[in-house]
Amino acid sequence: MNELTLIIPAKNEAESLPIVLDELKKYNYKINIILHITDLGTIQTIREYDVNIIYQENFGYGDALINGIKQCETKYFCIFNADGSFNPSEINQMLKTLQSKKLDFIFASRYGANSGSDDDTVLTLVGNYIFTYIGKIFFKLNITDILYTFVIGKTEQAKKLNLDQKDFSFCVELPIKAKKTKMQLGSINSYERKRIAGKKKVNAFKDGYLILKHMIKLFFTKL
Ligand SMILES: Nc1nc2c(ncn2[C@@H]2O[C@H](COP(=O)(O)OP(=O)(O)OP(=O)(O)O)[C@@H](O)[C@H]2O)c(=O)[nH]1
Ligand SMILES: [Mg+2]
Repeated sequence: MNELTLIIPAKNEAESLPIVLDELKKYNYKINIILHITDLGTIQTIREYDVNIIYQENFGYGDALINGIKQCETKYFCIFNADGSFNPSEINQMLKTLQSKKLDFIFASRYGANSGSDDDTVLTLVGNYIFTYIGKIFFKLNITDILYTFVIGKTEQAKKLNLDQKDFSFCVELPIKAKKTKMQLGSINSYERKRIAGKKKVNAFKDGYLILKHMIKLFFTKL
C-alpha cells in the first residue's frame, strides 16, 4: 500500500514502539514517526526499522501530528499510536469506507456496535462522552468518539486546515475545523487494545481543561 502513510507520534515509547513496528511490517505502509530529539530511549529502539524519523522542534502530541502531516507525501494519512492500542488490521476497512463514502476524514470509534476498549478508564470514558456531546450539540459533529483520534484522512484536505494546536487539544481541532470548512466526516467502529507498556501521556484534568478551552475558542472563531 503506497497511498497511505502512518503518522506515529511517540514520547517515551521505547517498550511499546518496536512491538508496534514489528506488527506493522506485514502491511507495508509508509511510516512517519515524530518525536523529540531528546527522546534517546525511543530513538535507540527504532534505528533498525524502515521508517522515516522526524524530529519535532517543539514538544507536544499535536505538534508531532502537525509535523507528521506536513511532511506526508501520500494521498492519505493515518494517525496511529505508538503504544499498541490501535489494531492495524482495522486500517484497511477504514480506508475502504472513506473511499466508498467519499469522505475527507474517517474517525474510528470505541462506542458503537461491535466496538469497545480495554484501555478506557471511567474518567476517560466520561470525559470523552462529554466532549463528544459538546461536539454534537455545538458543532454538529457526527462522530461518536471525539478524543480517540484514530483517524484516516486525505492529506491535502488536512493541510488546508491550518492546524496549530501543539497539545492534546489537537484531538478536537481536527474534526471541528474540518466540519466548519464543510469537509465530509464519517465514523467507523473500532476496538481499542491495552497500551503494551509504559505510561500514558494524557492527564485527564489538565488536558481536559485545555481541550474544553479550545472548543470554546473554536465556537467563537470564524474560519
Ligand atoms: N511526539 C510526541 N508524542 C506524544 C506526546 N504525547 C503523547 N504522544 C504519543 O501520542 C500517542 C497517544 O498518547 P497516549 O499516552 O497513548 O495517550 P492515551 O491513548 O490517551 O493514553 P493511554 O490510555 O495510556 O494509551 C502515543 O503514541 C504517545 O507516545 C508528545 O508530547 N510528543
Ligand atoms: Mg494510548
